[in-house]
Amino acid sequence: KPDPRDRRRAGVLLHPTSFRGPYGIGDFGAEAFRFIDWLHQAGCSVWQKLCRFYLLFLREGRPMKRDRPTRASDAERVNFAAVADLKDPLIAKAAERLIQSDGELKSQLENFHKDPSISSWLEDAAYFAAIDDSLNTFSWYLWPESLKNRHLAALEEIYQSKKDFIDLFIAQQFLFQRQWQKVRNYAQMKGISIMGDMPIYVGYHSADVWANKKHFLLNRRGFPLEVSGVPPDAFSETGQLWGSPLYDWKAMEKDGFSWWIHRIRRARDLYDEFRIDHFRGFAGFWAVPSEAKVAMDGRWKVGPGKSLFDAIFRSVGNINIIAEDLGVITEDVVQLRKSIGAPGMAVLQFGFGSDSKNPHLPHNHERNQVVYTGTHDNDTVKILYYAVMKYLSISEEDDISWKLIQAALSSVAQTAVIPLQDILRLGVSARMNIPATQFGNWSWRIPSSTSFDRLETEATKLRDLLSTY
Ligand code: G4D
Repeated sequence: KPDPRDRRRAGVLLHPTSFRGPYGIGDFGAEAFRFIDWLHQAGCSVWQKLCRFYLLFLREGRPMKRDRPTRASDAERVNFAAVADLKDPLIAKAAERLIQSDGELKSQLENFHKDPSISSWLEDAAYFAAIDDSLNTFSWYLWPESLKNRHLAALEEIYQSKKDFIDLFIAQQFLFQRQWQKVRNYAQMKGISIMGDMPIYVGYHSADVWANKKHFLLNRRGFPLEVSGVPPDAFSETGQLWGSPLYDWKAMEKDGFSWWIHRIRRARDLYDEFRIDHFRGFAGFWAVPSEAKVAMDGRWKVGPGKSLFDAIFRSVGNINIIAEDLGVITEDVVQLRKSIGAPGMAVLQFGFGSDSKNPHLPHNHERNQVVYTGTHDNDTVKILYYAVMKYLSISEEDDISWKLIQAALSSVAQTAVIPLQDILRLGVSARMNIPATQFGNWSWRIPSSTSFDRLETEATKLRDLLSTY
């Protein structure tokens, strides 16, 4: 397959949770398809999404009339707790109906977990969810010894007592996979490449850590002595304390990085290409003592470097990775990225405020790079420049959002990705995430006053700029 990044191209950053639609959150229903049509119309060929899920849409569940939510649930922002209350029971009902049916879909479900690329994670995930559901301790660290350490007899007991739950879990994963596949097929038909987003770390209370303890830096009781984070950088003056467990790279290397190979293979199945968040962590990573209150108290440790990627390429073959290389970037990170030929990122918003050598300014970009006006971790262009515009009384006409979009599209970087927020010229309420903060993030949705069929002007404008550059 030719690398889609070999030609100049552009796309939009938009997480599916931000779509309009009922149930208080965007999903893989009609809006996803409308968005793909819009991208196509605008001459774009990339859709970059982020990495959080709650995306099943409920047509396949055909909720009974009485289950149908009211219009009120089509809230302006996502309220995740309310969405879970509303959707969890409906998704469960849809899965149950599928299990009780006996058609083509049911036999697909039965084959689903036999696929080795699925079974490699599905079983652990299902058991983990079942135990979590019955014990509700918020951390597997507090589970009884036999479940914490996965004794066969204890797992067998869980299977007996939670069989219905496990079946439902698997059916829900199947529905998810099926809906995602439909979106992907449609995108492919329209010439849109889907760019996924993979965080370097996984959370502690997860099937990943519980089922692979020896691959993480944990003590004998399963407790992490050091956790992840980053020192102060452009995103946060005090650094960020992510708190997830760190990898035991030596142990991983010993078994040929099998856990990473599975993970990358799964990502390759889900996406055409994907960004790995915090790529710098593969060169060197920040380790913070788990009792520390601030990220600053950490230290750098050496990562696996190229040997990890050699192992991945050897078993998975050619994959299209984008290296998120923001934050504190040292020479070893640059070398590692170049050695695997992965494009890094340029973010125009970071270009201003220092001198002309700033690598984020267009004249310093590289061809093998992805340029953004901003990412989900930045202000929208409008927030950043509103104050300046006001001060200098620049009118709305010379719109700063589109000036910066134009700068991104004209860059020598082969790929340009623009957050939908900047295309819509939105301001303060449209930011997706503020690094180092925990609350109120990820809830932005496209305003109810906006719909893709009313964004014709924007599509035409993008298409024009794209043909110019
Ligand atoms: C830090 C990290 C980046 C991501 C960024 C935003 O700067 O190093 O990888 O924070 O979360």
